[in-house]
Amino acid sequence: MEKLKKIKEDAQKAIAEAKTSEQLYQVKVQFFGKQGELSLLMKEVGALPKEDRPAFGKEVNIVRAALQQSYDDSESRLKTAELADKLQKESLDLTLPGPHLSLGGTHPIPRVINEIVEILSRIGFSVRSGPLVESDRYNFTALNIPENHPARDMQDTFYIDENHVLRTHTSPVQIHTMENEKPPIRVLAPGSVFRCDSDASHSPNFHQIEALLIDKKVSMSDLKGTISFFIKEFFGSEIKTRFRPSFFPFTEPSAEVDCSCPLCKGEGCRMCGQSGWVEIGGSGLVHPNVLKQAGVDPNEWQGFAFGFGIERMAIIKYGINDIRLFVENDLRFLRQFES
Ligand code: 2NM
Repeated sequence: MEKLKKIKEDAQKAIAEAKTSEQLYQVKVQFFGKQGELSLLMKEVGALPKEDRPAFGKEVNIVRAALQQSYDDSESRLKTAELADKLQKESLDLTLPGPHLSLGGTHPIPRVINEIVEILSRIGFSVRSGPLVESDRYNFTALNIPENHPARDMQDTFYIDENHVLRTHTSPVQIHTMENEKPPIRVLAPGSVFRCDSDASHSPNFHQIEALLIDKKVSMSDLKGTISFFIKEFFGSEIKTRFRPSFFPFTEPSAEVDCSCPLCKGEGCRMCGQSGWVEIGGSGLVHPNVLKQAGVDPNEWQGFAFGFGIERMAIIKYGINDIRLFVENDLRFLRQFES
């Protein structure tokens, strides 16, 4: 009974002093475990006189029940405190900024198209579009390109059938516009075009933008002023424009358009082949035959037109060295155009 009393006191003290549920568990092992002090005491019951054993056993059970109650109370108090502590430490600060999510960006081709359209829309041009498959009348004949012209060759043009092709330029859109709208006209035709050609600088499917203006009196100086304005807006105010006489079946006179190299500012570099100038497109006054074919009276109306290759504009503006990058979807390339 003395031993039992001592165990009870020690256990009550140890339970009260346990600071964590782990320490409390050690108390449980020490006092009520299989090898615990209460179990060992019970083994000594055999040493008692037979008549004292039931009373002793009863007393041990009362002590055990009392200790169990203390233990349970203490355990629930510690567990509650530990949970509160854990929740406190793990609490989330919902005002912290979230992880960075990439918004992506606009691919350089539509980006260049958007930029050109934005610049020219400021001086009255608006966008028109047309089909990718055209009859050869719209792609060639109406543009004053004769039957035996090399541009019509199977080697340059994707033929769909005898009379239809994948458009080789966006000029057919200009013909549709002249047929369907009354002058004065100021339109832009950006879009996808196709030529049977493929290497590091030629893609079989590339993009163009062409501008057409029809009005009462239109001269080469209107054309030069418009293109020079556009080049300065697109490449920078320090960039010069140069016109070289050329030939296109659909314009007369015709001129090729160069600008001072935006990469080296005219000093000479790899991009401009040391010349300080890069070719960016073609232009001219719309040929009277083209006006006539599209139902516009060349005695009343005149027009200028010009066209640029979009890939070429992007290559020059961003210093891109391979036309295939535009279609490879390499994220290292595309990420340079994130907004
Ligand atoms: C160019 C160069 C020169 C052009 C001509 C026409 C049309 F339909 F009015 F005749 N549209 N686009 C043209 C003229 C395009 O691109 C290099």
